[in-house]
Amino acid sequence: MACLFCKIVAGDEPAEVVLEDEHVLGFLDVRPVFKGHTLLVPREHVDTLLELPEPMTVPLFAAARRAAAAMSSELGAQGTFVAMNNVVSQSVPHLHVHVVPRTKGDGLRGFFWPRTRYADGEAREYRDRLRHALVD
Ligand code: DGP
Repeated sequence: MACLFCKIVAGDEPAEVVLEDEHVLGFLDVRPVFKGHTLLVPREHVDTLLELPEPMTVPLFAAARRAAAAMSSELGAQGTFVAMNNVVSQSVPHLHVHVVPRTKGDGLRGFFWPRTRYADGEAREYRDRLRHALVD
């Protein structure tokens, strides 16, 4: 199995998982735009939105909505940025929805995505806070 996100879904690659249901896995992006930045992937491999079976659109978008709600309730985000790259600018060819916590004045503009890093143990802290709302 060559696909990185399929390996994460299978548990063969580590990830800070914040959401899991029958169809969708949600985990922290390793290079977050802002801390808590979550990727939601369909468990079943599809490359892009064009290959996504229509019945999967509801669970995927519902998961994005739940992640956005958790960023508000658990991280105090004022809003979110929800996005998906398809082919162009898509670095992992397994469909993924980015959900990024936003705060007024956070400096995010246009389509340039600055990236930050987690300090040691910090990703786990963010994972636990989001999981608290999404899994437990
Ligand atoms: P995109 O550029 O839209 O295809 O987004 C792919 C994202 O995947 C990018 O923001 C970084 C993230 N990413 C890449 N490799 C890994 C990884 O091994 N683990 C995790 N959690 N995220 C990854």
